[in-house]
Amino acid sequence: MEYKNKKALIVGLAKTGVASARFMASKGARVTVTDMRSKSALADQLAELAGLDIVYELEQHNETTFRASDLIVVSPGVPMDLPQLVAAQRTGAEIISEIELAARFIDAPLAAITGTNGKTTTTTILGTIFKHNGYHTFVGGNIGDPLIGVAESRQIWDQVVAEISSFQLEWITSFRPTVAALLNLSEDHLDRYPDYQSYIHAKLRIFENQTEDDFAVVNRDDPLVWQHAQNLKASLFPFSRKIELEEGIFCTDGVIVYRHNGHEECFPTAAIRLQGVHNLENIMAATACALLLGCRPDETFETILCFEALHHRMEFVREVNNVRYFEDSKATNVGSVEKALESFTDITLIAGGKDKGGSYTPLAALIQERVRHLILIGEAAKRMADELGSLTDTRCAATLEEAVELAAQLTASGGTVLMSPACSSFDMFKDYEERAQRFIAAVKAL
Ligand code: UMA
Ligand code: ADP
Repeated sequence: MEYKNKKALIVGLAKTGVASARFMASKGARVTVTDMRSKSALADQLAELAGLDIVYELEQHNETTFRASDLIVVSPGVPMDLPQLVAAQRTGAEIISEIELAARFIDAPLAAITGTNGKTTTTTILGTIFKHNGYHTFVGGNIGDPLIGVAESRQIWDQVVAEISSFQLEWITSFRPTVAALLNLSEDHLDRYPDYQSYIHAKLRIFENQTEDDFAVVNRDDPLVWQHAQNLKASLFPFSRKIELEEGIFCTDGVIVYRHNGHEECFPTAAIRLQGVHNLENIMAATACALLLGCRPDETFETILCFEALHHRMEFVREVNNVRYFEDSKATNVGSVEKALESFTDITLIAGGKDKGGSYTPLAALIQERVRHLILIGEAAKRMADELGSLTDTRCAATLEEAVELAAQLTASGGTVLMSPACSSFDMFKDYEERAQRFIAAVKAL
């Protein structure tokens, strides 16, 4: 790809924008960066790019600049329907996402993981398996380190593992993973998409440029995933907790069975540390990707046995007065909360936060069956109370700390207090990590 002297516009100056601007400058492009935030708000990002020949257009998105650009690299947080992008598209500017830019410079096999839930866990398991197999492995994407880091590093990578969000897939043209995994689909990000179908469509684009030489690792047990998998060009490699498969990976009687081209590998699950049925799905998806990309079965299974839960995903915090406290701050949609509720009984659930526009009613049956007390916080509290409040004892709290104190008063001995919000955190906290730390501190203060 030749970008020398091309007019490149980077839209959004957070992690993705900084990495993309630096990369395009290194390629000799004439780089402009635009962001709606102010110079002072962007001080850290500007410092990272100090000394580079970059033009800044801050606190504005100037349509003329968009229209005059040869290439526009859009950050995931910027919506597709931004009027300036729509205008530039009409004038024929090339608009791409940062993962598209990165993919153009990736020579190594690329494993890309998407799905509504489990992306970070599966991506991390797969990266760890590759490393344990001795591969020099880049792990990045939505997980936190922009994928363009592969090209920026100027290293030769054996394997690249990318966590991919729907936002990142919006502006791809040639992004083609050797193995792409779709873990599950449930409602999410409806504050960004006009409807659920648009969100699903964005997710499915991970398979768009694959051919029959590539693999699509898909959840056989998720009806929506399986339905959409039927039209893919890639070779299907399903995973299932419920069905025995001739080709694919499945779990039966405490054994994970991998079957590919008539060859079989078996791994017992009893000693696996990672708990929860959802994690069994993540493990099977990661194992399938690893073995399809040449990992050795023994090293793969060794990695899986040792793998521990990631922080803020159904993590045990403390036991007080025979009540166990779990923190699941990363559960930002109903799909992830369902899995958390399936894991416990006699639950006091602390939920709520910034509403993403989806329905909370998929939680109704589990709430009725397992949740003794529901304590709601944040902007979504009213809507959640309207949809779920009649199903169990429901109260609202003004702060997370108040919610924890209330939970401690209400929960009977033997019960579980679970913070699994079903919402993002941005109404009350900087991010889900801050929400987690505040919950942990409040529980420790009891
Ligand atoms: N901005 C504008 N105009 C707009 C909208 C935003 O200028 O119309 C600017 C903002 O002022 C800000 C920048 O764009 O300065 C924000 O960019 P960004 O949100 O894309 O932030 P990054 O730090 O680049 O993070 C992105 C991903 N963020 C999102 O998808 C919202 C990160 O995923 C990802 O780790 C990172 O790229 C590296 O690849 C985070 C995320 O929340 C973890 N992802 C969602 C999720 O997991 O649910 C999809
Ligand atoms: P993502 O990166 O897709 O947000 P994470 O691995 O960070 O996924 O997990 C986010 C939340 O989803 C956590 O609450 C976790 O317990 C839950 N979770 C993890 N894997 C799955 C899965 N396969 N299905 C449903 N929920 C899951």
